[in-house]
Amino acid sequence: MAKEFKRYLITSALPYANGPVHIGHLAGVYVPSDIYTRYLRMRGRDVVSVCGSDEHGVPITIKARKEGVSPQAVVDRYHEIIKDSFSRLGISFDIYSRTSSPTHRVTASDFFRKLYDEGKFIERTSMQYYDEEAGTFLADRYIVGTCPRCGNDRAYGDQCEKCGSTLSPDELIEPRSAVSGAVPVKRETKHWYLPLDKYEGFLRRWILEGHKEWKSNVYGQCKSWLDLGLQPRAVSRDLDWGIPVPVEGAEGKVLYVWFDAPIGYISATKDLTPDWEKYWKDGGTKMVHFIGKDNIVFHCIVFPSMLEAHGGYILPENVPANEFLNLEGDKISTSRNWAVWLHEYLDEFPGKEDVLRYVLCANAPETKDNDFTWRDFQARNNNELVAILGNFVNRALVLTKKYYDGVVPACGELTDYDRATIAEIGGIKASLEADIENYRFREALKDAMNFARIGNKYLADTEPWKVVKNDPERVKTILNIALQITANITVAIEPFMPFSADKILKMLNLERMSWDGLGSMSLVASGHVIDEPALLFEKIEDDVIEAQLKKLADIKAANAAAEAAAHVMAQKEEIAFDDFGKMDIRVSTILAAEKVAKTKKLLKLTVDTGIDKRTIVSGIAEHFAPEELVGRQVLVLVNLAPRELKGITSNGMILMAEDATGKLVLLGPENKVNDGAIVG
Ligand code: B3M
Ligand code: ZN
Repeated sequence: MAKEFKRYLITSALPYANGPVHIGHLAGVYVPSDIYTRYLRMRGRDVVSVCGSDEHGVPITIKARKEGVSPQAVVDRYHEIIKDSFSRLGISFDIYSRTSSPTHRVTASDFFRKLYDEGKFIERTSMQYYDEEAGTFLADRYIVGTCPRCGNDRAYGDQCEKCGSTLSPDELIEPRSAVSGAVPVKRETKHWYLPLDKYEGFLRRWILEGHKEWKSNVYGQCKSWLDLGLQPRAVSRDLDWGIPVPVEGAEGKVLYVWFDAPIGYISATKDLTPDWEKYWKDGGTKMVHFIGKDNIVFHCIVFPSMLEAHGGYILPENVPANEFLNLEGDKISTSRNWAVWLHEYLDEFPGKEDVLRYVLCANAPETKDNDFTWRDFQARNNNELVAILGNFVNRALVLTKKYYDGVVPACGELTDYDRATIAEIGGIKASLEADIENYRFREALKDAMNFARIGNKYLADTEPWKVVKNDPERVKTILNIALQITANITVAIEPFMPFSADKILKMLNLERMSWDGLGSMSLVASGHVIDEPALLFEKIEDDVIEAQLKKLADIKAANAAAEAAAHVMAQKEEIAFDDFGKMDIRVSTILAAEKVAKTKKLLKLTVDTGIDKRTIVSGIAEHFAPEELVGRQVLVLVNLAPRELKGITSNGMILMAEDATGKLVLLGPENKVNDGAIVG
């Protein structure tokens, strides 16, 4: 028997307020947590769902520096955008708080102070990277360098985004400051550490023995952390943004963002209700953390150790972390703008909140990374929401309107086929519940959609539009059953697609129902009058999808250009005017071009320099076909000493530009000029 709980505390990872929320966040964390929460509410459980903005840490200060504004301005802006877009998508947190709130400052500060007073921290002085130009220590993302595991030259001091390794600044090869680009020096600094190694036994018992039911990706990550052995972890930073370390002699030091952020769940609950303690301190509460896979260690190892060290708090019952969602085959990235941003989606697809909720749940990265593509989005909308769900509901309602002027007909005698259909409907409930309760939301969504699939099949098989001609009594029963299935659908889909559930309820002229009604064939009374039917979903046309793909293609092009700009080579050493004067560059016309036999790269060119006609060998065969060169005017350095290449003497050099992608571009006069014209 599964343990029975008196109440539920649902937490969703606090998004960093350094950018808006995108589909990756939604599919990984917020859509699943909302489905779970809505389901529990429908079952009448005592449940609170808390979330809020994570407003501290280096991600915020880096963004602020980049934009030349204060960190407070950054978090104020994004907190509003995030909060508003969540609510527009129907993510129904009971509170969306923020870690810059006064409640949080006190809560996090007191938490630290209690551990400090009880000697739960180790104090350590160590040498850490310091940027002398910017006058600041370089924690976490303030330091970049080459990843020792994969060679990525833009790995951060805490993590390599390319290979996913967790790093420490000392591991980076050729470290440099992300603030100024300077090569950092080491300076002495004091910090407080939570000795995680002391909690290993507790964690092993609690997770490895006590929570074998956790998702395998979560359990596996915990096991490998524990098997590698835990180290003391610093819980403070040298930064000027965050919650000050509440002890004497800690000026200029703040709590590490990963120390304060999870305490944000506690502060949010405090902001929600004076009765917060029963959710956090009573063993009858089931706490569930919804997070992405990059947050597993913090929620399964670090935060539980903090709670254990503090004492008096419950631990999470489950941490159903998801893997990552990619976008059109590439990793979603806030800094590269490679994302579908929720607030933009909501503006561009008004009334289609549930389409996004549906697609993200149907495609959620529950067991492995998954890909969001706009074509899949279109197909799921057109082939599933429109063709199955919308179609069934519409037929049931339109036929009722047409035959009975909207008055629900009574159910007469049942056929065997009716009974089989009703049994099938009744059977979905248990698997739908088991799937939601075990965090298998993709399967659960399929269960919910099965009501519509069965309904569609029922109407297709019973053909009321034909039967009405000879046996109108029978049609009453068919439509009664179809309407009961429609009412069941409103219950089954509400956790997933609350807006559509409400639309159907409005058409049925009914109020929201409790979960207990699911499976019942008497949700709509005969004689009840339904409202006007309207289309539930509309088809998404190709041009809409193409516009989104074009938007992404433009972002990709902009990124490539930015990348190119970032890789411009530094200026060469200064030269005297005379050095330049020595170069004799002439406008010349290419008269002939041919590949040099047995080479891949070389072309033999004959050029008219105005002075003479001569041979130049150039390594451009991979970039130009010989025929596209003939007749082109180019710039030639004519007084370069001759060189022998593959037995051919080359007399000069064609000038070219190489762009950041390695593509070569010929340079020449805009309008034709005489060969031999001097360049300088
Ligand atoms: N803000 C990290 C993230 O968005 C972090 C989550 C905090 S949950 C306490 O990945
Ligand atoms: Zn790496």
